[in-house]
Amino acid sequence: MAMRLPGGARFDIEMQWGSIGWAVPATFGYAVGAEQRRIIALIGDGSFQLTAQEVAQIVRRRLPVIIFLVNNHGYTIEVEIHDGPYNNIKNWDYAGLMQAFNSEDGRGLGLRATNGGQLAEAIKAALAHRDGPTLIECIIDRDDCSPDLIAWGRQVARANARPPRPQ
Ligand SMILES: Cc1ncc(C[n+]2csc(CCOP(=O)(O)OP(=O)(O)O)c2C)c(N)n1
Ligand SMILES: [Mg+2]
Repeated sequence: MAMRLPGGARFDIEMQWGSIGWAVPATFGYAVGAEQRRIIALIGDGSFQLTAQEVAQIVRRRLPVIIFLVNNHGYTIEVEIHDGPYNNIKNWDYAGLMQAFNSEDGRGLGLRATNGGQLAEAIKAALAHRDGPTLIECIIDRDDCSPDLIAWGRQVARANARPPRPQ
């Protein structure tokens, strides 16, 4: 949320209903609808697992989208509200998934970054890759999140714990 964007950049987020799984198909739609724009998506691993198959459509249409897949091994936003084993998910080889979507004719590129240097290299490669999407799997710690998220999680937990209003 604190990211500074260049002038003229547009930003969209699905906070109205908060339904995870929105970002991959939305990215596909934006990329089809605005071919002259560079479409960049930031997607959590948990959200990605709901609609991951739509990346295949982005490969099929050879759209030069860049997806930053934040792999923190689970539902970290939920961890900050109320933790439990249900916040852990099965890890996937997200970067490797691109090869499966490519099959024999796709041009998708899957990369993995575990530190800033690797991320910088991956971004360079993604910018040079124009005939298909690039998915950059960014590995971070399960508890690596902003102070804002921690404060927000505590407040939501408090609100969730209120007794029901008498009818
Ligand atoms: C359709 C739907 N199912 C479940 C939820 C509850 N929910 C909100 S956030 C979230 C986890 C998101 O995980 P991830 O995308 O990995 O984000 P991060 O780990 O960065 O918080 C879940 C399950 C929801 N908002 N929408
Ligand atoms: Mg996650």
